[in-house]
Amino acid sequence: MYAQMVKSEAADDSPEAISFQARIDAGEKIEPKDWMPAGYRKTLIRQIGQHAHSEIVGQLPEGNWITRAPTLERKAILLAKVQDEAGHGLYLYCAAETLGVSRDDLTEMLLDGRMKYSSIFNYPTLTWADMGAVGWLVDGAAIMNQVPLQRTSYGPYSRAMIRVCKEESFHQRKGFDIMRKMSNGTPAQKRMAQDALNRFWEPSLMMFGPSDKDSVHSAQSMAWKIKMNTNDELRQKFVDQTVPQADYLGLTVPDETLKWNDEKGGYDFAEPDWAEFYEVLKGNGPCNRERLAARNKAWDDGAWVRDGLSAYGQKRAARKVAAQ
Ligand code: BYC
Repeated sequence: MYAQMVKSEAADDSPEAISFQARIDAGEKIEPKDWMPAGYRKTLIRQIGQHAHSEIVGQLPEGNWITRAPTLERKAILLAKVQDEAGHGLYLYCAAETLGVSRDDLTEMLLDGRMKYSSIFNYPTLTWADMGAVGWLVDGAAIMNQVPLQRTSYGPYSRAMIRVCKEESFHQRKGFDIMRKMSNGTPAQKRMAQDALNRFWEPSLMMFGPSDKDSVHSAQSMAWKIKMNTNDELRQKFVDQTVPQADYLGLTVPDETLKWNDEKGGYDFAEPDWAEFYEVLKGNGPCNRERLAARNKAWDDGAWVRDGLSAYGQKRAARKVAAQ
């Protein structure tokens, strides 16, 4: 059904496509029942679907620490944060469904590897300081990417982003608070915080996607306002925001080339290891298999609920027909 739907749209130089682009250029929002080019629909399904999957898979590395949080307060906060991520996934699946794809289709595409989720969630969370680094850096990078997406051209995506961003800001502050506590703690705690920064720095830079010269989708996505900035623009903003925060924490960003550049008004920094990024995308990161196995298990374990619900739905529909 998904493939059919994508094929059934008009050609891109049609009058509909021209007036569609004019609406985008004028800053109008596109709503689900409006005409849209096949490529626009397909790109949105890919991006929103991947984003939704990232929120859901993203619960795993943090969920891993709920039972080991150091205090009851930290446990309650982490639990709430992980639940928020589930909510973000649900808003985003709903936004994707308005484009005509079902949540089951999206899930199956994730489970059999046809759809991606963010590379960052293929890295392990080894210590409690990683809960700080994930909140500070991963949610920090996510906000940098998602704040501009509040102005994206597709109405349901834009509205989902407004709600998501409110919660992400709390997540980032919660992560920074853990880092602050650990950086000001015992020497062993400070070493743990530094180690978490060392391991999460480059994977966080990779979250923004390949450098602009290698980005496949940026040009078209920006013309359609599905993306509001290039990958490199957002990565630069993230570095410029995060380096002073690391200084404040008394931690060292693991990049010997890092240097303020007066002329550009930002830091020069080393590119992350793009060979590693593409390996992670191919499924060869440290936790890819574990993450997909966990999602497949959850899907299989939930089969009885889905079967029960559809049997109940069929029974109700049959009863309605009989009563007519
Ligand atoms: N990981 O042409 P490009 C969160 C793929 S969740 C994996 O630049 P695009 C959180 C890309 O898909 C954060 N794949 O692509 C949750 C494409 O491959 P395909 C998630 C990546 O789409 C829980 C290829 O590389 N945020 O914050 O224009 C706890 C070429 O790239 C990645 C979003 O999803 C990557 N990092 O730009 C805590 C935001 N980067 O699809 C936190 C919405 C690139 O052709 N998404 N690829 O096979 C976006 O803004 C854009 O999709 C991206 C990539 C900037 C990520």
